[in-house]
Amino acid sequence: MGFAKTHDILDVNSSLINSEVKLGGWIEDLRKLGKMTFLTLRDVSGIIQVIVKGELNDKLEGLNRQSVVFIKGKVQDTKAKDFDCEILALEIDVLGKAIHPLPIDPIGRLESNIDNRLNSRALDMRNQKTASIFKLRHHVLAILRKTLSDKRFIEITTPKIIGSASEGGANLFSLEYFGRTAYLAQSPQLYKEQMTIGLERVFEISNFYRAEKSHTGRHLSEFTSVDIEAAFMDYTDVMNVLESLVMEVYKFTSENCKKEQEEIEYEIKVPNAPFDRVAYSQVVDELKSLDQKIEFGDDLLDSHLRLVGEKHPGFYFLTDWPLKLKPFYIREKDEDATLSRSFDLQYGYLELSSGGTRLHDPAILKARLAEQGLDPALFKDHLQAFDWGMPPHSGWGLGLDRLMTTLIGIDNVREVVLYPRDPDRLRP
Ligand code: AMO
Repeated sequence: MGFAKTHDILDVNSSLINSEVKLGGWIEDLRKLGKMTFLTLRDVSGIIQVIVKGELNDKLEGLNRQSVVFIKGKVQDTKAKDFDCEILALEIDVLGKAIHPLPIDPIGRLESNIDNRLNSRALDMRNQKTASIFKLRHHVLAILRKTLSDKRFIEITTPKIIGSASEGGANLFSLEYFGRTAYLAQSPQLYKEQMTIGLERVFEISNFYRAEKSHTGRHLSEFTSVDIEAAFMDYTDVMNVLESLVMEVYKFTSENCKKEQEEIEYEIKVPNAPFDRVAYSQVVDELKSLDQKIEFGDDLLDSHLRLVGEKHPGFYFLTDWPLKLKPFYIREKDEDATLSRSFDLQYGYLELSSGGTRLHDPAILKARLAEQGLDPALFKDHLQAFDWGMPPHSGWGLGLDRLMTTLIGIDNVREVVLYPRDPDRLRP
C-alpha cells in the first residue's frame, strides 16, 4: 500500500466522514472485544481511534503496542466521547515492530527516572510530556530568530573548532587536529565582536562547550547559547533587546502553545516588564544586612545568589559588576573605573545571561589582556580587526537551556536538551 500519508491525525475531523484516508503512526493502545479491535493510533500531531473488524484482525496478531503501522480507512462517526470521529480500517500494514519489554513506558503511565528516559530518548519522545517540551523549544527558537531578524540582527554561524582559547578561560576541551591541538569553542565571543565591523548587528544560536566538572541542574558540557553583538549600542541598549526577547518568548508560547502547556501541566505566565535593574553594590549591601560575609569586589557565591534570589524572585538584571570580576573585553564605567558596563540577567538565583559594553580601543584592550595575565600574541587574529575601524559595541550570551527551564517551571536542564552531555554522560 506504500506509506505516503494523506493526512496527519490532527487534520482528520468529522468534515471528512465517509472519505478514505491513509494514516501512519504508532499503536498507543489495543483493546480486543470479540471480533473487533479498538486501536488508538498516535502520530506527531494527535491521536485517533481505529476500528478493526473481521480478518484484518489477523494483521494485529502478536503485535505489540508502540509498533508502527500504516492504515487505510474510512472516516466515520464515533460513539467515543474523546474523539470527534473514528477510522474504520480497510487495510493495515505493519511497518516496524516494537519489541517488548520496552526500556521505558512512553505513555508515561509508569513514571521512569530521568536517566532511563535519557538512555532511551528517542522512545521518550513518544511521551507527550517530553514531546511537548521539545515542541515548545522549537517555538522558542523560532520566535527568537523572528524577533532578532525584525530588529535587523543578522544570523551568523561561527567556528566551533578553534585554534586558541577565545576567552582565556581554562574550561576548554582540547582535541587532536591533524597533529596540532585545537579546542572546542566555549562561546562565539571574539568572532561575534569582529562581525560588528561589517554586519553591525549579529546573532548566533549554536552549541558551545565548557569543560567544567559541574554536577548541577544548570550546567552541561555542551549547551545552546543565544548570542548577540551590536555596534553603536551600549549595555543598557542590549539589556533592552534581551528583555524584549524574553517577553516575546513568554507571550508567544503562553498564547500559542496551549496544548503543550496542558501536556506538561504547567501554565506559562508572562512576567512583568520592565525587569528590575539591581546594581551589584546594592546586592552586596543586601547580603551584608543578612549577615553574609562579603565585601565589594567579591564574586557572588551560590549561597549568596540563593539569598539574592529570595529577595528578587523572577527576572531582574544584576548590573555594574566590579571590573576585576569581568572578562578582559568588558569596558569600564566612565564615572568609576572600578565598575564595569556589564550585567547578568537573573531569574531568582539562576543566571540566564551575561553581557556588557566591550572595549573597542585596541590599546586599552591590549593593556587589559596583559593585566589579566593573557598573552596578546595569542589574540593576534582578533586584535587585527580592531585596526580596521572597530565601532563601539555591546552584546550578551543567553543560555537557551536555562531559559527553557524557567519557561516551563522545572529545575534540570537535562529535561530540555535532547541528548545532554555532562561529566558522567557521553552517550547515547
Ligand atoms: P557566560 O560564560 O556567562 O558568558 O555564558 C553566558 C550564558 O550561557 C549559559 N551557560 C551555560 N548553560 C549551561 N551549561 C553551562 N555549562 C553554561 N555555561 C554558560 C548561562 C550563561 O549566563 N561571552 C560571554 C557572553 C557575552 O558577554 O556576550 C559568555 O560566554 O546561561
